[in-house]
Amino acid sequence: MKVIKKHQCIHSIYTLLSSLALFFVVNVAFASDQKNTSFKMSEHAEISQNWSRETFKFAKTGAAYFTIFNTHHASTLVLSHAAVDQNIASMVQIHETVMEDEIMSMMEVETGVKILPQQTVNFLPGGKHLMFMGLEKPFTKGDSVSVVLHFEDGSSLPIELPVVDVRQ
Ligand SMILES: [Cu+2]
Repeated sequence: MKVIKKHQCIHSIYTLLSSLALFFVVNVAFASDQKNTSFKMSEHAEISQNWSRETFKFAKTGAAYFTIFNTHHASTLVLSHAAVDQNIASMVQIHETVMEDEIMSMMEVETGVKILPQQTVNFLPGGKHLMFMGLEKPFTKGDSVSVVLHFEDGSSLPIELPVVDVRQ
């Protein structure tokens, strides 16, 4: 009787150890996988009012807007080149709409957008926006566009921009 108990005991320890071993293998694999694809997450930017504009069916460009708040005690700089999945668009940049000789045009904000400590910058129609070029498919209401913003300090921030039909 005692022998059987001992055997059971050893068996359960073995089970425990092997599941622990599996746990570590899975975790190490996950961690190394993360290391390959991950980035330093920005801890100083808060996003709100995030949306993208529904496009017409054959549109090759799209625009998205958001409000960004710098929670930090130092300035931060959002770089113009964000990252977008190639299944969504070939490129995304920060643009600014400008009036020149009564002609409205837009251009890339090549310097990036500086946000002072504890300040908010609004990306709004008629002003700053994220410009998607080379759309693979139109932005459709109900969808959400994923983008990763990059900052000068090397950190990044993934954001979701739900598609809104502004005509409604
Ligand atoms: Cu634009």
